[in-house]
Amino acid sequence: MAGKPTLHYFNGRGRMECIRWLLAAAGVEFEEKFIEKPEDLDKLKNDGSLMFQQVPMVEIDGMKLVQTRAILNYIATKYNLYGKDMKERALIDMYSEGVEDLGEMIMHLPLCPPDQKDAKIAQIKERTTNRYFPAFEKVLKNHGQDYLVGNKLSKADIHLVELLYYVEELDPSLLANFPLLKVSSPTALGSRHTPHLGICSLDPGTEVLGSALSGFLPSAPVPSLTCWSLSACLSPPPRADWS
Ligand SMILES: N[C@@H](CCC(=O)N[C@@H](CS)C(=O)NCC(=O)O)C(=O)O
Repeated sequence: MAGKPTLHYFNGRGRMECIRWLLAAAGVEFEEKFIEKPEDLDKLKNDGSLMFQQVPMVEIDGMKLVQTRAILNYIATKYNLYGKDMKERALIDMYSEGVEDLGEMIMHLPLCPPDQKDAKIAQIKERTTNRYFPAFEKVLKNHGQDYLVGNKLSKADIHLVELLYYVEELDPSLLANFPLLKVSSPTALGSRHTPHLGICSLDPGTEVLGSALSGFLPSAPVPSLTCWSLSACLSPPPRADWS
């Protein structure tokens, strides 16, 4: 049997977090090798592990994959989280890109100059409530199913649930008018949950995104899956040229 995938990234959420979520949702255990100092990144660059001298990089099935979307698509295909045909896949891509657009805005928030931060937060809230959440709520409402595409869990659902947690961290009231995107309150999640923890802190069976999505949560925390606080993950990168 092939070994566990190894994830190379900083000890923070950043661009790797969606990959961690997807693997966790697929029930795949993985190892992490954190880049803790500039020399760690230089080493990966110099030994030819990084095609574009950038991370995330995931070692999986004998490959060293870079580019976040390529990695996600490979994992989603491998674990049957990418729809049954071209049309479903197009929808999954479309929804995933929408999630990514809002997620990027949130991810870059800590890098925002202090004098622009309030305006950025206001823009994120406006886009959340007027553009992105209504769109996803409408999809679920229109087809009346628990998953976004094909009445089956896909990577789009997993990316969306991850996003819901970030939005909830920013301002829980933003979820109020979107009953189908409901995330259980931190209290309802039980003692293992703290507001800044990610997927492995959720109790199996937690009600997220309708009800059926609860099934995708790992039945036990993935041992090597680490969670980070929003502030720690999104703190400015350790070197000025890291974006
Ligand atoms: N399009 C790439 C962007 C990757 C990227 O910007 N990675 C940053 C860290 S989040 C990086 O490695 N920066 C170092 C560099 O560019 O030298 C992806 O989605 O994976």
